[in-house]
Amino acid sequence: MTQAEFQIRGERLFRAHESLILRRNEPLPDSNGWFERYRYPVLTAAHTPLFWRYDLDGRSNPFLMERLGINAAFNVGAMEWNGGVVLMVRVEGVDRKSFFAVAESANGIEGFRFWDYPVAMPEGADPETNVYDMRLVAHQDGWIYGLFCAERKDPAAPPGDLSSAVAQCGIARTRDLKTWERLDDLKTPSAQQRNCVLHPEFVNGQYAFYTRPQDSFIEAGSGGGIGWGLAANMEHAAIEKETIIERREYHTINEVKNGLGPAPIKTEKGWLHLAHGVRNTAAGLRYVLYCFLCDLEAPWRVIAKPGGYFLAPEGEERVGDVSNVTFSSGWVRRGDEVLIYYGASDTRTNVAGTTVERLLDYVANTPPDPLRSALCVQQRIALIERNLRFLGEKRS
Ligand code: M1P
Repeated sequence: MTQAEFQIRGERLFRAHESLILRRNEPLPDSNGWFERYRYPVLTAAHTPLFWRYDLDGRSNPFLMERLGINAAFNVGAMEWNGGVVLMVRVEGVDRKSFFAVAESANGIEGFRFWDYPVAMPEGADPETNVYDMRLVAHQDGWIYGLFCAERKDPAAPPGDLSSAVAQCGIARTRDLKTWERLDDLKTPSAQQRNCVLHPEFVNGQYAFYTRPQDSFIEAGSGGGIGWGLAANMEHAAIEKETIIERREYHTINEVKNGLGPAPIKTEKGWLHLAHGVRNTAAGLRYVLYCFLCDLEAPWRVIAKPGGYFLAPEGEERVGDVSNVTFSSGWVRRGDEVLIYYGASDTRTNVAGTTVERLLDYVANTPPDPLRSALCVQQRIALIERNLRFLGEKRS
């Protein structure tokens, strides 16, 4: 490649990257009333800075090739930051290792730009192979905590088994999202943990955690759902008693497993939750998002839970590295507005917009799953009868 060709290719790459970042986003009109999806993903692998991927020096990279490719940008933590929104992105290299990086936007729906450097997360005493899915929480104690999955090869795996792994909850804290203090991994009575989330307030003077106990790396097994436990401190957080507060159920959207999404949003009616539920199909696992509401004073008590899913993979979202997956670990409340960030098929990050008022209406007035076809029909007939009566009254 000549110097001139190198220059032209470089300019083209930078122009395309800039126009991707500056692309305007817009809400899509088709909505069931619960939320509005936005037209474009807010983050993809292509949003990562070119200087993270290319060696930009023609002397050491005469073909202007990527030297360290990026595969995906998904499953983000989220919080408000200086009047805008920051996402703590799970960035996955082409080498399959994930790491964390901050992307910032003024309005939370477009214009996300990565900070120059990814997070250099300190390793713990037992270094993990992979880290992912950070939930960001600005806790009442003044720290910002990041809880994430820390994955290590299973030391008990027989020779030749290079897939078995152990997932635990890694914990780190920061004040500026740049410098992180790594704390001990969360200790619980369960063999493995993923999707652990810190409750933003003290409960009975203790730190409160949502957990997701699991028997093995993939299978929740005897881990019955989303757990809850208290720990005296964050430096060596240890939960002695883990209680399941949101159970998995046969023939529902979370039959195989579930896990909490972001930390709950505090409202006057209770703690609003977003979680993912997983069921099996002939085409593999299907991950959808669902909502529930917990008591304000007793955040471990579920007080309302609509039946079925809230948001499921649709259109292009359905296809990716792990297809048929929607997964959320971040949402942001800005006044009454709520921006829900969700990973689509373990590949990209999408956003949907709604309001606290709509979410509260949704959780309070969507009937629960009655768990049997016959009862579902009765539920629907009740709605039909109400509607036909109402329409009849309107016509007469
Ligand atoms: O591949 C789908 C998701 O699988 C895991 O979630 P869970 O522990 O609930 O099965 C996580 O690895 C998540 O990152 C991923 O999106």
